[in-house]
Amino acid sequence: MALQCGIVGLPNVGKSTLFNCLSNAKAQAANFPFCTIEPNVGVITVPDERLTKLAELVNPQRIVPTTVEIVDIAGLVKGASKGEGLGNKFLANIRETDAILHVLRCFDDENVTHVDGSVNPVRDKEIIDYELQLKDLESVDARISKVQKQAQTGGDKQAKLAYDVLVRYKEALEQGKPARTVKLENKEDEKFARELFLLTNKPVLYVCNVDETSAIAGNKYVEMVRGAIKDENAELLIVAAKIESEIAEFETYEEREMFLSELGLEESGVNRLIKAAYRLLNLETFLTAGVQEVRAWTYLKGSKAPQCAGVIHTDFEKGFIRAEVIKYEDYIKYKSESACKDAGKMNIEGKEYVVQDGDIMHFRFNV
Ligand SMILES: Nc1nc2c(ncn2[C@@H]2O[C@H](COP(=O)(O)OP(=O)(O)OP(=O)(O)O)[C@@H](O)[C@H]2O)c(=O)[nH]1
Ligand SMILES: [Mg+2]
Repeated sequence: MALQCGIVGLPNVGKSTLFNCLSNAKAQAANFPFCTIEPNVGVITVPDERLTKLAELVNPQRIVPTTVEIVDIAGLVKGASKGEGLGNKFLANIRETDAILHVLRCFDDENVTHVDGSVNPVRDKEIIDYELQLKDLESVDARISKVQKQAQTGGDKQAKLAYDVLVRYKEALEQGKPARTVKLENKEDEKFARELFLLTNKPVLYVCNVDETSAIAGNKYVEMVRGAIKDENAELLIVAAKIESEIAEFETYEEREMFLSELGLEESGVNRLIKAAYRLLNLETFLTAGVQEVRAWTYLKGSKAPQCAGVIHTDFEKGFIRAEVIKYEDYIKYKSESACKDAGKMNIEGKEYVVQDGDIMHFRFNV
């Protein structure tokens, strides 16, 4: 499962610049509103130094990191749902993403036009939130009109369930609340809700785009945002997107490290963003190490061994017998699978084993 994140924000706040600092795919970023029209999709490989260290010991034919996909779309403006700007149809491009990256302009620059005339990230955030809620309301209303009749007249249980959930979303959205504030009680409702793909039901990561001097400590705009989102279960990330996108252009890792440390940054925006997204989405990584490949896999924190096996292949989950687990630190210490085994550091785990971040897994299964 490649994790997908969609970028939203007003025009000209630095969405495509952020996209460029994250991914190798290049999007056009320029100082005019609505620079982006068609969506840009980029694949970021998740940097994980454990993969490199393991590969040095195993010498595999290939190293396969796990990936995150980023979708950069056009800027939204106030009234987008009524056709202002480029309208809101392009939001369909981020309908099925796992999380939203909400980019907020937190830098002053007279030369970069702000569509609303001044820099105010909290106002901007409210405009975007409102437009996302209206888009969701559109989807909810459309679904309601499909199921209403069946739900109210017949004994159609499924339609009744759908209708009840939809009405709750409608009420919340009409009060200007995001769909994620609706707490559903049972698994069936949750399943139905997931399939609605509501934008305001997705976890959100606020990305404050600052000038390079504020890359570490942030600035007054970042503090405004922090205050405004304190009751939301959201992450906030400070990125100096422009300078980082320039740094990302350098060929070698050493050069990039050098420029980042000059800014006072220990880690690039990509790394920080991925870590924040993983935290937000409750994701962790397990590893597999074989002569063909050393590979990282993303799974939902708290998953048991069979579910993790299923990340590799559904047959692995169905035919799961057991898992042989070596802790990453042990592998590095003893330097091979057989040495770990001899040292008693390979554990045989069954169906109830809860996989831990960094576990090196070997699944046994039959099909
Ligand atoms: N000074 C400064 N300029 C920035 C920063 N980030 C982006 N810019 C500039 O702002 C302008 C707009 O950036 P884009 O990344 O194209 O903005 P966008 O949000 O993708 O805009 P649309 O595609 O039009 O919605 C460009 O000229 C960037 O160079 C920043 O941190 N500081
Ligand atoms: Mg753009």
